[in-house]
Amino acid sequence: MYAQMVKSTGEGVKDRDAMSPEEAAFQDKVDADIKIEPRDWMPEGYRKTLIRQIGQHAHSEIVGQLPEGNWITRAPTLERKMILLAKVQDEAGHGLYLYSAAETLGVTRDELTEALLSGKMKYSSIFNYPTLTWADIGAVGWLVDGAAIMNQVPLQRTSYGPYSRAMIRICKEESFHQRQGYDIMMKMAQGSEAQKKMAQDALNRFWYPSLMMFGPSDAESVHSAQSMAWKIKINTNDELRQKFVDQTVPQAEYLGLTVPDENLKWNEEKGGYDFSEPDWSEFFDVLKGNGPCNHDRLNDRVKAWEDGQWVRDGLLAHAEKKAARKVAAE
Ligand code: FAQ
Repeated sequence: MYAQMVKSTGEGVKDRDAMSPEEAAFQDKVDADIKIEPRDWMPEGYRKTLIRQIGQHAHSEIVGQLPEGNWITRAPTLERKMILLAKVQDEAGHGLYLYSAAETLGVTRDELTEALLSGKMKYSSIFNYPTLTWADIGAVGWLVDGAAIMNQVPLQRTSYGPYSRAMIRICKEESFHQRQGYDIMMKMAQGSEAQKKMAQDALNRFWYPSLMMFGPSDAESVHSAQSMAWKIKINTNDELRQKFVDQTVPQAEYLGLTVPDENLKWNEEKGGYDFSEPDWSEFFDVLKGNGPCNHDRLNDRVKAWEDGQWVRDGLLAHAEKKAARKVAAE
């Protein structure tokens, strides 16, 4: 089913001359920054690309709860516990807005869930890495949410109305998430030698996986050209990665931590940092399901789905009973 939902993506960008009148009118709307709404006509490829991207985004929010949820009971203070709990709950909310946005495109939430649980649909590579120490929770907030914001702020201007509106709310909450992560890193970096070492170790392990979040290099990106023509994406993967590095390096310096990249150097001419590419073979391997936590993450989601069966059964039975009573009363 999922394959049918998204099959036609990844094709080349259509020339204007080759467009049907409907496609040309649609492209004019996109070019004029007029939002596309669920009942408007849209090319099939546009709809499928959105289902893929919004669906994967929703799954990322849901799976993204796992590495942090794992630390709620072990947060060092009551205050940290409450903050982390609120953050993880926010991620669940983001998943729900995004599933709702995807549903406006004619896919059901059950279909999307099935595609995630059967491994047909992706979620962000970053959540296949473990959170080994409390400093990792700082690094996730600072770097992972930082990268997520860098990607999502432009998506507030994406051409599809429901996605764009979901992004506006999500970005507000992500900013708080990034600040809480940086605050944890600050405490650790200013703490004892052992705490500072822990913070540095977290940065060392999360730096390159965070760079991978933006997707493969522009030369390898399958969908960027068409997605940008349709304003589903506003920037290329490499543009956002560069912006993230330029924003994050001074933050690391302020913490007194070292970015684990010997080639990192300010380039006056381009007005940004030169930096090392992540190991792309590792990225593609994680996408194939071979990252350190792929197996555990999916198993946890399958278990949560199965454990929730009685709730779904109960709700369905209640709804059926209510409908039967209504019919009897008529
Ligand atoms: N992980 O042609 P492109 C968060 C796949 S939210 C896994 O460049 P595209 C919040 C891609 O799907 C994080 N797969 O693809 C949080 C495609 O494969 P396909 C999620 C990846 O779509 C924080 C193939 O590679 N954010 O973190 C990844 O044009 C903390 C070729 O790539 C979003 O989803 C990856 N990193 O660009 C929660 C934002 N990158 O589908 C908890 C919306 C690429 O053909 C705690 N999404 N792939 O089989 C986007 O902006 C885009 O989808 C990109 C990828 C930029 C991620």
